[in-house]
Amino acid sequence: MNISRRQFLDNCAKISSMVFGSCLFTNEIAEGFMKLSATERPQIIFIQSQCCTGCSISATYGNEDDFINFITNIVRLQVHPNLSFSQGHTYLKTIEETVASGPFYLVCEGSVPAGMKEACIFNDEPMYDYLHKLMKKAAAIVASGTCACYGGIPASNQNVTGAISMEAYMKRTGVNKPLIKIPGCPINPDRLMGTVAYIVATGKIPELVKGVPKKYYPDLIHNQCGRYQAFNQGHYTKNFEREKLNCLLKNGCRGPVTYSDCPTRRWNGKVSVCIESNAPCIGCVHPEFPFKTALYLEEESFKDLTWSEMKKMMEK
Ligand code: FSX
Ligand code: SF4
Repeated sequence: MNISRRQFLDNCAKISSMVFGSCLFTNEIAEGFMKLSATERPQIIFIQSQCCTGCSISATYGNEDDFINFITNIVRLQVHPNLSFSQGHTYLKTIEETVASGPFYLVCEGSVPAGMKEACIFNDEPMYDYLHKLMKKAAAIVASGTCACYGGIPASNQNVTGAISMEAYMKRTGVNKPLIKIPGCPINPDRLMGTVAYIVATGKIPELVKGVPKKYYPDLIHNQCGRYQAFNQGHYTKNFEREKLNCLLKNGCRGPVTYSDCPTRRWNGKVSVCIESNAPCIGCVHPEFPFKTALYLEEESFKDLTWSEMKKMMEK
């Protein structure tokens, strides 16, 4: 698909706003992309291990930019398990050709079963054995979603498949490549597209804190929450039906221990965000998600604890 210069600049403005929170950097982003001809646009390979596909579904509901526009006009998405028309041998051949022609960026979804390799088979071999071949050739690796970043749901409880994060996998298999983690169960599309666009346009890795882009996970949700005043005044929700503005702390909200820009970035075309929909934050971007304790902690379990003891408990 060809797009006009005006449409192209419009795309860059959206990306600028996604990455930097304003359109100030449109020209820099545009300049970065202008340097690349259509055939030089960065190639992306998406690969999925143990996940629910929720991240890919979520990726298609962008706030600032449309995912289909992103993958057709900004990057060259070569293969995607859910979006590619090709299947079987043609699909695998496209991966091989992309790896051979390089450079490419690898977006990984899901965690890798290290204890039960047969739990995830790709190209007739365990993903555990296949994945590092791709990783070794990739320019950089993006872990998309909490499962890829930290193990997530497949690694929870008894973890019968021995699921591990991409970082743990890379250490085990000796892959030394830049890794950018974009946690979220599921991922927020802005964070994925914005991070990939930033790397591609500037040739640099965004500023990271503990492996995640600072831009998207800058502060505790609690500190940015629209219900912070209710928290300060001790107005807690007792009845979900009647109370729509009170603090959800006593309903198990994990906003006080979760770093994310959810309150300002919002979801699904900026329609809403968990707390605004009267649902406690479940900490889906937190490294410990889905936690060993109950997802929604009950007031009973922390009623005698101090604030710092309570926060410690939330992170377990
Ligand atoms: Fe995990 Fe994502 Fe949660 Fe699902 O790719 S982060 S279970 S929404 O799909 O991996
Ligand atoms: Fe903090 Fe959650 Fe209450 Fe918001 S709803 S003020 S994030 S505890």
